[in-house]
Amino acid sequence: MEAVGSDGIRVMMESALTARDRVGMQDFVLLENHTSEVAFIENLRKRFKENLIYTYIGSVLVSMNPYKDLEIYTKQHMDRYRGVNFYEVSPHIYAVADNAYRSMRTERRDQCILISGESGAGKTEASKKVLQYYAITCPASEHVQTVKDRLLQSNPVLEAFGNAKTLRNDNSSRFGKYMDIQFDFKGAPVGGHIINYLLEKSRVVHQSHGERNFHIFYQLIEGGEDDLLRRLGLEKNAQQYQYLVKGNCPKVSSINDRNDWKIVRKALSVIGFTDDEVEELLNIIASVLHLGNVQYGGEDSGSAYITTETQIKYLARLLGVDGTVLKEALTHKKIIAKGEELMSPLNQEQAASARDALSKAIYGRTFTWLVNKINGSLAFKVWTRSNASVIGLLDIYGFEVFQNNSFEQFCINYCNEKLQQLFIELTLKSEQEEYEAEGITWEPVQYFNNKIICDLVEEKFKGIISILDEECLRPGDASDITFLEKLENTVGGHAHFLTHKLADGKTRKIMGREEFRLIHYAGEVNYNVNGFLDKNNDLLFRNLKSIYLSICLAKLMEILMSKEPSYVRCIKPNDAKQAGRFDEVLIRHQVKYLGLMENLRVRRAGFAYRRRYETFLQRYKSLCPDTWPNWDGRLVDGVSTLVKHLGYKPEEYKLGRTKIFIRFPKTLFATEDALEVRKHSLATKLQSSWKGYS
Ligand code: AD9
Ligand code: MG
Repeated sequence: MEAVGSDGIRVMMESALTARDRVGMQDFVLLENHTSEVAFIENLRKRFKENLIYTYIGSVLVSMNPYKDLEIYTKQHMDRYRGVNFYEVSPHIYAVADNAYRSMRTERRDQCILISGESGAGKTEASKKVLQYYAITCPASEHVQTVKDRLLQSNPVLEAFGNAKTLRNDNSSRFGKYMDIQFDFKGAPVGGHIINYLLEKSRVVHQSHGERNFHIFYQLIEGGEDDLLRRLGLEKNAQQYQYLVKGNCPKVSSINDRNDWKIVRKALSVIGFTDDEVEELLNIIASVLHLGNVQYGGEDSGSAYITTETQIKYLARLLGVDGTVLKEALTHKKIIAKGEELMSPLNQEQAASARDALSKAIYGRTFTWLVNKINGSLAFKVWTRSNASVIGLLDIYGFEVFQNNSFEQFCINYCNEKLQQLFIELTLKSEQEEYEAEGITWEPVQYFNNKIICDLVEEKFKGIISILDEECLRPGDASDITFLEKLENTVGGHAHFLTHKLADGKTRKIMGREEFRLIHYAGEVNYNVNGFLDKNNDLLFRNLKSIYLSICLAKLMEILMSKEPSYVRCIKPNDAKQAGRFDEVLIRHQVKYLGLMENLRVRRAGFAYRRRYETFLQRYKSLCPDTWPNWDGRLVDGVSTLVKHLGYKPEEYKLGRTKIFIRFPKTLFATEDALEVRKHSLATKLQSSWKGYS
């Protein structure tokens, strides 16, 4: 993988030692003081100020959100990264994309790119850049061009229906996404498949102050043509709709809903939605808005009745159901008494929550239908596993800590805990594998293995999930509180679990009585048990749970484990979404919970720098009379002669099968300085001989 052709060597020569030719270090591994968080942050700051948003930790890419458009995503930039080695050009998301692509091609191994970071850190943007890179640089035939277009156009559609303005991000993904891009034996993208996780359906009916509903609602209202809106019975004013006014934020300066509508409408056509299908889709979106405007009055008996007939008229037409049946469904619930089905009236409050539940379910199913439809259009018809390979892209919710954390955060954070475990195991493992392949002995590094927390959550019979399931199945007085009591009795002494009860019977004041605290790798989170049993039981949540906790998380892990991973760790520079602002406290926190210092330690515990013999010799041969101008013997002997001449001490380097491994950056810097001096003296000599000649 690190073979460098003459072109590669030229680039390397031109760019001098890439680690030092730009601002700060472009690989944290080369920092002198690598254990210092201060030095780490300083390096990030220096580079960020110069718009150098990407930095490596070995092969892991750390990406800072610039919050402004940088001229670094052009076709020329893409070309610069094609087929070029990782360390030869400055760090870039394209280098990660290209490296994964080349590994897939040369080693015939499926790849995955795992993108993590908190809300607004730039995960979705990073995943889009990767997709664009493949769409533009990979070979294409006519059929492939269609696939490329569809892959690219799936983004605006999924974002319209699955993203929303939140306080943290104007375009926040409210679902997790894993996307496979499938390539044929020529390396052309021929298909794709998307798996979506955990759409935040509650947003359909409620938004916090300053937040919005999913983009599509505003796009339709702002951009929809007059006759379309007439057919849907919608007015061109978002303020008219209850589901769109909760956050009191109809317009966002960074978003042009009218324009986005045109983009989404076109994208739907490119993906292959017929006009009828689009109309059906919009009927459903409009129905949700009409449902939100259904209002209730109360009879003397307490039963709810509907006061907004117009909405019912539109709903009946758009959903193709009878108005009377719809009214009954929105004001009654089905009960079974003595084996007979009866309709029992709901009160106003119950009816309103039934209406909201229906809206959420309709929207959730529409989203799933949409993803299935996109998958249908991306499916490679003559696809066979035997001659094709895959690059997966994971853009998942980051670790979440709110004022009040519930079952959803528990699932999301557990998922992140598992991904972190995967990250540690695989980065360590691949490092170890390289040393083994090269026949180098090394001392394994001590690192915090978060398996202990994963076990606390998932262990059979004794873990939190097992206890929750058991409590859900137990007849009688099972409740959220009895679940918490059971947790206290079972995992109470665990080092990563706390409740308000102290061992001596006293009370821990900082915690509520209905909370338990997990000490995650990324920080401490208090979870309120309210609703845990219901949500665990709820069919809608069962889906979520099966994805996150039992079968899919395991399946997702299986998918990821079977592939060679690349990591992109995104960092958000400030909470104000502003360009150029470097909020040190916020950044330090992310560096900590993304485990970046640990990652660096693991990488540094071995050797900071490694190069293939031919590359090393080519670059530094002029520094030793025995290797200059050419070395005719075995490469390893040439390198050995060269480094001995340079005065490398035995503990500073090791010679592997194909590469030299250098332990400390300073060794390499000294060599690099020697090269500079040599170049300078050569140039001076040339100059003076030129003068003499003239
Ligand atoms: V969330 O967990 O879905 O809420 P993300 O996905 O991590 O979050 P996103 O990629 O949506 O964040 O980035 C947030 C915003 O930052 C974008 O809308 C851009 O305005 C901005 N951004 C992110 N990355 C870049 C970039 N490489 N260049 C310029 C960027 N702007
Ligand atoms: Mg996102």
